[in-house]
Amino acid sequence: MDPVVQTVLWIGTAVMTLGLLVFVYMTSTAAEENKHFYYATSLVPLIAATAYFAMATGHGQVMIAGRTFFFARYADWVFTTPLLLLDIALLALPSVRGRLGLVGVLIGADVYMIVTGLVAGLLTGPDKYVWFATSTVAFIVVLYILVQMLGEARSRNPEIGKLVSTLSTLTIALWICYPIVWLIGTEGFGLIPLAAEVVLYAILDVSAKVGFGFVLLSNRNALQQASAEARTAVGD
Ligand code: RET
Repeated sequence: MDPVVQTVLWIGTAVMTLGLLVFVYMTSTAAEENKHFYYATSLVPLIAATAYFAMATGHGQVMIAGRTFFFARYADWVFTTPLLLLDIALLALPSVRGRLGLVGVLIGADVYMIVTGLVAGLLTGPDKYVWFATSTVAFIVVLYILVQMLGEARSRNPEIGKLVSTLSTLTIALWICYPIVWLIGTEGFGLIPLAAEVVLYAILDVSAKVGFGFVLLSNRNALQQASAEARTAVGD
């Protein structure tokens, strides 16, 4: 494997592991009623560290028509993106249980986006762009629901609204970069070399997972209020 690619993958493994340790520590000091946020958020760097470890040791990729295809990314994203969206939903909506339809469509569209993106990545002919476009339609549904949830959060409580606003902005800005990197990278038009693609994905992954998680879990007041409102909503 290219030494630059391998080094970046090992750095990714190390940073995700460090993020996991920080989140586990934050979990241990969190209030009992907020722990669901901490569990969901800690799973994200756990899964990512595993995927990066697989890729760094040469087990997360296959050669397809002369190019390296990192399938481990998709195995990571199919679990981590729903967890990140669940975090936003738990914060933005007064009751996830009362909005199962919306949350189901959000997570369903997200999983569909990753699976159709995987098919696009596996293909070599121009058909891959049809799968890319299909995945992008699902992505637009995800973005639409995120914006809708942000509107609801803002009208609820200023503290929660502010945090949801920061997290949604971060999510929308970072997530939009993934299909762009895909298109310019080795799976798409091949405008940048593999090493540059691996670096860009690593920066995005660390920001969207560890950066996002840190902002969320450090805002204990907003988490407290969201948990309190959720308990009122289910009548506990
Ligand atoms: C693909 C290619 C096909 C079209 C689209 C994509 C979108 C991927 C996204 C990934 C987000 C990943 C995150 C991971 C880490 O936390 C599959 C690249 C739209 C949005 C946030």
